[in-house]
Amino acid sequence: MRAVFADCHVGREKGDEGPFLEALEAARRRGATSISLLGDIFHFFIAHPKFETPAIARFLEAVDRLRAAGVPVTYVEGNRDFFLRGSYVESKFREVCDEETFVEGGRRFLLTHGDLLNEEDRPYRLWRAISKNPISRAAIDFLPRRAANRFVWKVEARLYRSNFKHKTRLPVEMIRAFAARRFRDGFDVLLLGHFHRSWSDEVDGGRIEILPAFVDERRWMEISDDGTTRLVGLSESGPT
Ligand SMILES: [Mn+2]
Repeated sequence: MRAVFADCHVGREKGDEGPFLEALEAARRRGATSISLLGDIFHFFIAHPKFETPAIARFLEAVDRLRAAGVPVTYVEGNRDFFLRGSYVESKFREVCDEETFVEGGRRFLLTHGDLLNEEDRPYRLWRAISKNPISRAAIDFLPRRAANRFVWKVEARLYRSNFKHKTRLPVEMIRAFAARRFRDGFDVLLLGHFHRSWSDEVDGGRIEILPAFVDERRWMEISDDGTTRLVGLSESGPT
């Protein structure tokens, strides 16, 4: 069984990582043999020692423990994840990627955060390229921490204005068009986060599922060995 977590947004308040770390352990106890993180696990995750908060340190320790217990963790980057690839955290994960793919129960899964669905959204794609490129990464080394933090909060404001997530209507047509394209490539199931609402649909014989945000609902997805999916929550996952 696999477990998938999306949009945990840890780090909005000091010490708010508890439920997420508890859920990772619950997933392992329930029999997960691998875990996928579908982006925006932190409110910001800047993978640089200068920005390592106590919550990030505890998370990285949990990833180490999971790996030692034979449960590798894959990190699919969201729009709030920066510079993981090539950083000191990369080797802790099985893979850091924009898209994870695997087969479970004969169904071909594609996992991506969801902020890159709109291939027409050039301002956002340009912004993502600039904010995540090696030059921006190098600047982090030289910026004083306070200046870097100011930069990060400007990023937040920019994301808030630009990102279609904050539009009240789910961009269903865009999601369906993206899914149809990828189903033609041979995928059967598309898993998305980002939109902070649980939603599913069928397109061209494939299935789209948007995971709820863990930060809102404390729920995650389990993918059984037969390829079926279900949402589980902390309350129903048994005593710790
Ligand atoms: Mn997002």
